Amino acid sequence: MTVRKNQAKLTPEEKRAFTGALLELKRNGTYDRFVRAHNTFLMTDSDFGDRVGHRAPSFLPWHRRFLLDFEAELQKVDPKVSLPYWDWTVDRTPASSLWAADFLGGSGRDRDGQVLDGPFAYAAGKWAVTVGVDKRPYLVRELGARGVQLPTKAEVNAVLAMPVYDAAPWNSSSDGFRNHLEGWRGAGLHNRVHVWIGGQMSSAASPNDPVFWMHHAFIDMLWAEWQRRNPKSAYLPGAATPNVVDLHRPMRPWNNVTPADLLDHRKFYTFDTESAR
Ligand SMILES: [Cu+2]
Repeated sequence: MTVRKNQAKLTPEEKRAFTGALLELKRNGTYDRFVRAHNTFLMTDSDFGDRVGHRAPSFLPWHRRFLLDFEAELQKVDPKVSLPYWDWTVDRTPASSLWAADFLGGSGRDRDGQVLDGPFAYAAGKWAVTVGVDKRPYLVRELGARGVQLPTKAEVNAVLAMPVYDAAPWNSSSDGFRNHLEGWRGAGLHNRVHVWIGGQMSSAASPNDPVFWMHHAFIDMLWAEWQRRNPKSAYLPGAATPNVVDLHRPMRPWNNVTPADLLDHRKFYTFDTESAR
C-alpha cells in the first residue's frame, strides 16, 4: 500500500528517488502528457458551461484521480516512490528544505524568474518546458514575490470547519467547503499557493513545476481531513445538475470513474499521519 509522506520528512535517498523518477517521466514524454491534460482542462472549465477539473464540485475527485494516475507512472519507474505532500502552513518560506538544491531547487533569478539550481534548472539539461502559455523554455518561480503569504493553519481550520461540501451555482462563486478550499472565495487557499510560487505554477500549465504534485497532494489530504472532521457531510451535488459532475456521473477524461469511486482515499493510499491512528 502506498504511503504518502510529508516532504519535510523525506530522507536524502527518498528525495533522490522522487526527483529521479520525475526526470525519467520527463525524458520519456509521460510528464508532458500530464501537463497538457491539465492545461486542456483548465482552459475549457468555465463558470457558465461544462466544468470538471476546476471551479466545480469535482475539483477534488478530479485532482485525486489525476494524482493517482501520475503516481502510478512514477511507480512504474520506481515502485518505492509515492507523492510527498507539502504542508505549506508549516514550511512557509523560500528557505524551507523543499526549495534546496538537493530537492526542487529554489526561486528564480530576478531578471527573468529562471530557476538556476536543483535538478529542474534549465542549464542542467533535463527540464525543458515545452507545454506552456508563453515561449519560455525554462522553469520560472518567484517565491513570495507577489505580496501574498502562504495560507495559515488558522485559515485552513476555518475552511475545514465548513460543513457543506458545495452549493449552487456550483462554480467559482459557490459558498461551501470545496470553493473555499479551491480558493475562489474567502482566504483563497489552493489558488493563493499557486500565486505565491508564481511562474508556470500560476498558469494553466502549472504541473510544469514538480511542486504542483506536492501542493495538490496536500489539498487532497485536506479533503480527507475535512471528511474526518465532518462525518455527516456528503459530496454534493448528489443528483444530476447541469454542467457539473454529480456523485454518480463519470468524470472526463476517464471512463466510468465517478466522484463516488474516489471518496475514500484509503482504497488507494494512506498518509503518514494515519499510521499511528
Ligand atoms: Cu492547483
